[in-house]
Amino acid sequence: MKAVHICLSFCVSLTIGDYTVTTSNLSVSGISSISDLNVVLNISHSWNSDLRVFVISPTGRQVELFSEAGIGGKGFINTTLDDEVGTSINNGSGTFSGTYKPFGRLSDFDGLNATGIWKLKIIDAAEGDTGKLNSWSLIVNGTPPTGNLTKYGTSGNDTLTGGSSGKFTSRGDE
Ligand SMILES: [Ca+2]
Ligand SMILES: [Ca+2]
Repeated sequence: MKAVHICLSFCVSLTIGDYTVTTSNLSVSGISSISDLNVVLNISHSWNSDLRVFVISPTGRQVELFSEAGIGGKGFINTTLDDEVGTSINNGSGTFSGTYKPFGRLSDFDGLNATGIWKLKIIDAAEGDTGKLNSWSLIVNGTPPTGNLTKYGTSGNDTLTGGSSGKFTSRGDE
């Protein structure tokens, strides 16, 4: 039994300053065991290669999405990080808007319980250019907990507790 859950932050609008670490939280529930996890980013920035970006699980496991990728590129628009694609994020350029293989392995999250607070950590590691985290999403494919199928049915959006910016959307069973 598989379910695809899309967990969205919306209107995060966090400033990414020079030499700062920016962290955003996203609350996830409804997946007891992850079989695949992808990340979607929307970031405005005037020099992409300033950035090192990580995803951190509720248990503290950290995966590096990329580091100093795309020299001089400007921003990320619905940029998807997915282990199962061939093009490395290191080969991206311009404004990143496609699907790329991350630097680290998102499969490190496979098998974990997804429930809890996930973090996106953005390190701006160079002077002169800044940006903004607009939103980010986790696309989690996995096994729902027994008995929650009606709660996480196909009817649309549930607002989650425990996160100020979390939003939960389920596409139901697949
Ligand atoms: Ca994947
Ligand atoms: Ca900078």
